[in-house]
Amino acid sequence: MDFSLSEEHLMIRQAARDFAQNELLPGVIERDDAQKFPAEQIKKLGELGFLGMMTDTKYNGSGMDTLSYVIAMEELSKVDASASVVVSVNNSLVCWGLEAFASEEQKQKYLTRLASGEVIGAFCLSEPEAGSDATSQKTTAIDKGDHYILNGTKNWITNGGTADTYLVIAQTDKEKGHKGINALIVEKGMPGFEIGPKENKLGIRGSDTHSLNFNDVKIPKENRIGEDGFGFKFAMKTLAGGRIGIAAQALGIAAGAYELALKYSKERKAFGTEIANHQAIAFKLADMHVQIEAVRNLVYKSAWEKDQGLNYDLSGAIAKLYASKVAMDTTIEAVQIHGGNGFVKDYHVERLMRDAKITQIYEGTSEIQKIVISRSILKD
Ligand code: COS
Repeated sequence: MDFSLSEEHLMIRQAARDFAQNELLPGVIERDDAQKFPAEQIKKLGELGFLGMMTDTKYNGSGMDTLSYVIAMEELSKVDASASVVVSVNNSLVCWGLEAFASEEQKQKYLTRLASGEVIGAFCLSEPEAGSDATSQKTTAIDKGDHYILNGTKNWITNGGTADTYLVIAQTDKEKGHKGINALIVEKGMPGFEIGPKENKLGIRGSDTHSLNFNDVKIPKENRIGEDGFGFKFAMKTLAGGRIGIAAQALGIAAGAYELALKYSKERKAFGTEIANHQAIAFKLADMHVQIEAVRNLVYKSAWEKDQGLNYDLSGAIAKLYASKVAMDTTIEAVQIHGGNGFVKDYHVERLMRDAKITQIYEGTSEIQKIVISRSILKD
């Protein structure tokens, strides 16, 4: 066992921390208010290699490990979860999914531009009636020989309006159930592909979330990822890694709120002393610290398992379940420690509290994580 970080990991942490302070913090409250996508910041993150962190350098990625990725995700999420969700989706769901399962031609055509951040991607699984129940896909991709005809609607798609490349999960052969599902690469601008209205959200308001409509969109066969019927497994395997990224995001949201609460409690005075000197506050800080430490170990362990080539389905589900709970609990307490100031936007903690909620919902709700965990522990 070695709990120390390498020089390279420490450098990545510092680079992400600097970026968060210098580039994400300015304007983060205004972007949240106005639901403004952090376009300039995402462009710079791409130039710095944060959008294809785990992708091989031969496809324009940064060739780093999963631990580097979660370290960066934590630091970016401390300040701006709307930006970090773009980093997470592009890295875990889009670039990783393509690198692991796409053909060499698909990698050259799509992955090289996604990993460099020249364009960003979206992962399209959820539907009006199929979010958690992911095998019940209503979107259809009918096999027409050399192409598919895609019809249906996808919901709550991160980067829905801003992406250029969309990985879309659709049912080709209903008779075959989940074995009849395919994953297709869809390009923005393909005839019949319409971007629906932007969602007005509780949290991560700077991220760009849309529904998508596909009306007889013609998708060439060469845009299918993997063998016929591989789409559901593709989604499950990709989401398993995505959950490590969202766990790291939740860790960052919790740690960001804790750091703000710690600082505030050493400055704010009540009853003649800094509020940190009151046990009621000190014990809250102690609880937050313990929980964040536990979460960080779970997230790092899952990232480590992925880097070792081990199965990380269980550890990723555990990390996401607990990290998102701690993000919610910690941000609520951070608001409480800030008192009246916590309830106004200038102090950032109310935004972190709103942002925390989505980590219990997307890339598999907490209830879905409990399905994954309970099935795993009950199977033997
Ligand atoms: N890796 C590889 N294959 C997996 C897998 C994983 N992590 N999880 C499931 N599978 C496979 C199963 O092995 C099974 O294949 P076989 O029939 O060949 O054995 C197939 O997928 C179907 O699995 P299962 O029968 O367990 O499907 P269920 O309908 O019971 O659903 C859950 C399984 C609930 C785990 C799945 O639907 C899920 O993760 N849902 C949440 C989806 C989600 O995260 N939505 C959010 C959208 S993205 S923001």
